[in-house]
Amino acid sequence: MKREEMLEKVRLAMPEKRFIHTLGVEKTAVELAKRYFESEEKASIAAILHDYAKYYDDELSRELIIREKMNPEFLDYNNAIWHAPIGAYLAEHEFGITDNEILNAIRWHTTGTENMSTLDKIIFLADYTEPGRDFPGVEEARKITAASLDKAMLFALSRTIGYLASKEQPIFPDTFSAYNHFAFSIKKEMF
Ligand code: DGI
Ligand code: FE
Ligand code: FE
Repeated sequence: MKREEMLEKVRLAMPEKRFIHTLGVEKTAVELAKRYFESEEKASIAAILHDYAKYYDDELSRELIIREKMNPEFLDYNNAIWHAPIGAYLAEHEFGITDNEILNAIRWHTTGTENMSTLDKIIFLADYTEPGRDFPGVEEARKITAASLDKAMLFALSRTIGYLASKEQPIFPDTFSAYNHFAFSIKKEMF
């Protein structure tokens, strides 16, 4: 499928605001791919599709997670995280994407996971820092992202965990695994 065709299908699946966010993520992801020597084409495709499943029906999502033998733990946590694994599934089955690097970047864009590739980090951080994002700390997040993907992952994950914990929300285990991975790797750099 060509980029334009993909964008049109994505646009029809979401409100305009979310589509504008998607374009922002694509722009940022392609810039980061250039900066960190990753495939710009893969970054573009993963970004365009990353939130495709954001408005997918909860019941259908639940059924797909079970039927397609995705990690059933997703079901125990906030439905806000389901669109990531469902998005990876739909990218494959509705858009014909077979590249596992692209599918994984979509799958882990919300929670993060233990062993993230450069493309995974790029999509996660493009989602966090795209030009439409406006939260306290986003400017700092952008600066750190331009300097080090790993440091930016640690920054973003620690804030997300802090935010969820402040609301006493459950936190998906992979978010902690990712956090620990970057916390350890950055500590090792310091000592
Ligand atoms: O889809 P977006 O709004 O662009 O961004 P996202 O996919 O990162 O956001 C999904 C929301 O999920 C985000 O506001 C935080 C929330 N969330 C709920 N439970 C968890 C979680 N995020 C993480 N990382 N881990 C969780 O367990
Ligand atoms: Fe998302
Ligand atoms: Fe997003």
